[in-house]
Amino acid sequence: MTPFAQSACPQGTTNATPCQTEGCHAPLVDPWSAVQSVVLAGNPNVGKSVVFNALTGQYANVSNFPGTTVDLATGTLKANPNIQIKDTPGVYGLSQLSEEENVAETIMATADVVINVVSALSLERDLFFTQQLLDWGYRVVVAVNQCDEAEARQLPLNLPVLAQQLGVPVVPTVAVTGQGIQALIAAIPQASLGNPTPDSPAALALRVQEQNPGQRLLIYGHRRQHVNTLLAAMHQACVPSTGVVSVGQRVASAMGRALLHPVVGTLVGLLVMAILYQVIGVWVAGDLVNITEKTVMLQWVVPWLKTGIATIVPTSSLLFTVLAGEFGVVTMSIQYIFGVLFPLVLGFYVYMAILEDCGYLPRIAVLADGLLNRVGLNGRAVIPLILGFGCVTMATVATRSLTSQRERTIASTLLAITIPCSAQIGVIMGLMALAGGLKAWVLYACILTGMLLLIGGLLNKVLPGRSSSLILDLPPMRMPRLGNIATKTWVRTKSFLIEAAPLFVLGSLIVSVVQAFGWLGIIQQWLAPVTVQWLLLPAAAANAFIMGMVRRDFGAAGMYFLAPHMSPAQLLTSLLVITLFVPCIASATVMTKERGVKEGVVVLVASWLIAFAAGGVFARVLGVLL
Ligand SMILES: Nc1nc2c(ncn2[C@@H]2O[C@H](COP(=O)(O)OP(=O)(O)OP(=O)(O)O)[C@@H](O)[C@H]2O)c(=O)[nH]1
Ligand SMILES: [Mg+2]
Repeated sequence: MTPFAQSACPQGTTNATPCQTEGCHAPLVDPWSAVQSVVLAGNPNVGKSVVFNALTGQYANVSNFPGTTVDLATGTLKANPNIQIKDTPGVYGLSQLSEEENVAETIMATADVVINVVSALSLERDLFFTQQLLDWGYRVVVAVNQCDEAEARQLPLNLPVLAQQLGVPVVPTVAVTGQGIQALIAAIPQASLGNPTPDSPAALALRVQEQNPGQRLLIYGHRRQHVNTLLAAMHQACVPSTGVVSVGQRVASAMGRALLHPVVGTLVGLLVMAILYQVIGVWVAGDLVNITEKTVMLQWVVPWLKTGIATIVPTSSLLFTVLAGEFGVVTMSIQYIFGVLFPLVLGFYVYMAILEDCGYLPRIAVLADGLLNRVGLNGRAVIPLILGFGCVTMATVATRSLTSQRERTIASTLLAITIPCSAQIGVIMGLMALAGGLKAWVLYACILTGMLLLIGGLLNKVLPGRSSSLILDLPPMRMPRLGNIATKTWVRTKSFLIEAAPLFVLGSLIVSVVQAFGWLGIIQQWLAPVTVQWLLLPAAAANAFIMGMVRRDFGAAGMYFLAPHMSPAQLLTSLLVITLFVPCIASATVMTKERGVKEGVVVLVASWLIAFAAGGVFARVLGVLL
């Protein structure tokens, strides 16, 4: 069935391109000979990355909010590895006003053909960019995507007329099901070079004119008028819509509106947190980890590993202690990575993927706008901050979607210091039962929120400039797609394991060597003024801090050993210190790469000082409260 079988405009059912019309002759030379590089470009959240995945067979991240893609993804056409395909961050135009637009333009300059992905739901908005691409002389094929939703909403579309108006191939697609992708591939070589060409004097002159604010306004005005005219021509050729919108669409848009209501939105927010607590905190961190760690690992795998290692290395030797002792590189790494961290991270990533795909995050962005203004951010920052609960490293890269450098600095600092990542939250959730259950959770959440407001508020005062206002396209609410959730979770879990496993081995190697040489006691004594006297913790907490320097979640995992020997106040204090403590090596590296060495080092040192200084205060206050 074609995407428009029942649409208001049945004559748009074919994947017509100009060359299927009369009077167009097949080219004599191989039409692909002039195509080596194809770039996907278009407005945010129109489905460029889904199209990229369908064309290349790779996976570029797909989520239901604008600004998912922040970096260039490169692949080759599945059917022809000689053709390079590039996926770009979504932009509204090429006015050279923002970093993303400059990035997109630089990439497009390398393109033989630009596939301009537009959404059938927002043609009025998206075709403005299409027209700019044509004005600037690019060879363009237009993919009108999300046609299934346009059909469900009975939107009038007549794509052959649109193709005629634009003078380029126009292909309807439903990228998530693969409909129209073959026709899109077939249309790529049919994109003929426009008039003017990108390097012609006329196109170059136009670009220069568009950089001038006064002239830009004039050109944009004309362009808008032109797009309106061609849309009117298309609508005129359409059968009027019956106005019957599908029940699913009506429910989705009612939900989308309700979530923006302050009271309903807040209640749903609390519900989302409560479900998270039940699923990850109780079922995964409690029941599932009990099976994977206590039964699978401790009863079967670890004893089996120890026996195996003992057949090669004498049990009394130093090497055995390093490999399979209390902090054994082999035994502890496998026990924690696969018995504790893997199920937690997997569970958390599934939960995050559902939130990302249903369109809920941009709605929290609207609700949280006022609160985030106090810390120098706007609602848009909710997306990287929430992504941080999945993985701080990934979220630090996502701060690129924020408007100004100032906002990026504030958001990445808050991520590095105050946001615990999924692996860490997972381990912490497992320990919370010992620290007082729900009461401890509420205290933990309130203290971290307080620290976020405090540090963000301070940065807002100290850093020059002001936060920008929230301008955000609200995507439609969508049913999360199982395939995307599974692929996204798998890609993220795999990269977590690849990144975490060697670091965990390194961390446990440091601790086990230090222990094997008897230095652990010395270090513990040396750190005692901080751990014992200031933080009121047992001296052995130093082990967890050493592990925590490698990764924060390992620090929390290190607390597993000590938890039964600590009071609830001590346990909660140590978990707070580990949370505020240095970010993991991977996120510190990415932070330095994104924000520069100076900023990275300042944040690292600040996180140490803040974690330990505030920890002593927490220890005393929590001693009274718990
Ligand atoms: N119903 C439907 N949803 C689609 C279609 N194509 C993409 N989507 C959904 O649209 C949302 C955005 O898809 P992405 O591929 O991430 O969009 P993008 O253009 O790459 O977005 P940015 O990277 O933010 O610019 C996701 O929720 C997709 O599942 C489609 O043809 N039909
Ligand atoms: Mg994308």
